[in-house]
Amino acid sequence: MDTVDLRSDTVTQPTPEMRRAMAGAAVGDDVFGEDPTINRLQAMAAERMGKEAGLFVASGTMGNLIAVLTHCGRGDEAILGNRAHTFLYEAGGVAALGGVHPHPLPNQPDGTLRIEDVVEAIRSEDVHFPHSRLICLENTHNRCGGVALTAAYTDSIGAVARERGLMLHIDGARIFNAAAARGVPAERLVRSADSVCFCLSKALCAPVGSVLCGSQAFIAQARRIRKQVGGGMRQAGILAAAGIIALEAMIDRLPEDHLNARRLAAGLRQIEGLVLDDGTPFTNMVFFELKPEVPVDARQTAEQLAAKGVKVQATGPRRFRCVLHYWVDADGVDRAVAGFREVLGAVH
Ligand code: TLP
Repeated sequence: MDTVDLRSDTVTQPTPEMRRAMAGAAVGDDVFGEDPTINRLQAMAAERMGKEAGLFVASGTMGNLIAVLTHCGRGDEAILGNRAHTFLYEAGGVAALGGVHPHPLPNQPDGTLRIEDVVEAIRSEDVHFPHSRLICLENTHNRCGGVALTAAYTDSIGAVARERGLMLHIDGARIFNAAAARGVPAERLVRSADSVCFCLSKALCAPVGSVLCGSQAFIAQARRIRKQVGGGMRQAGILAAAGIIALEAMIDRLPEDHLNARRLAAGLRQIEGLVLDDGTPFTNMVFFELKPEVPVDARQTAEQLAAKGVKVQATGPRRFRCVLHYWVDADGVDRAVAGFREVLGAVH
């Protein structure tokens, strides 16, 4: 029996086409800039993002870290959401490795930061204060339900950044999901950003890698920082080859994942004992909770589901996140719904 793995879109395996491309990839020493497959991927990524240049990096975490360290010096301040992946789940890297001072603002349920909060957070020139250098947004916003920010909102933050002399970085780990949800090209969603990092290894199914994009000057400096953090990967064209397939073949199908997310939500909504978050799903993620009267917790439920071949992530004592992706089809969704029904039916 195949497992239905809904824990994340990071669990996606490379497609057969990716494996073939990887096996045949032309490679070279990328620290010398000589890997033709990486160079091609970086050029394709930059074009998709409407930026001058791209840099292949090992992970989304590394891309965000390099972006922040490129924009900010030690003691500088980065304004970001209190639910941002960079703030919550990147092991404090920007502070630990860059001496960058995170300034978290409350993320609104729709993934935004209030413009007034951002304006107020920007420091004036005063010997007591760090220099405000950077604003970070996340699109789609993982901890805010996978919601997609609009181009208009991002532009309004970009305008504040420009006016006050700050940079804008977008953690676009799932920017193509955001583009599918908003019905615009990804380039439009990041137009007013100075840098964006998107992931090849999530819904796009590549085994490894993200691409950081920005101006030529930004990427030249980012390349140095990538070397500092040990991210010069030599013949990594083997990996970039899968990334090229990800860009060519995996973006246009993302609406299928969003449809399957809606199918899952519709099924779960019928189950006594579960309550779904308002509005979920916005893209490929479904968030929901166990009702207070259910006598098992999320971890126990996840364990019982796993025994039935359905893997879900307990993101809190009574909370779950399910993420749809290429390797879960409508049948997989129905199996997951049936699994929840059996497990929760059995405990009533
Ligand atoms: N997110 C993972 C976990 O780390 C939570 C997931 O399963 O969703 N930005 C965003 C918005 C992300 O969701 C993630 C990964 C990253 C960055 C980091 O990417 P990687 O895992 O490639 O370092």
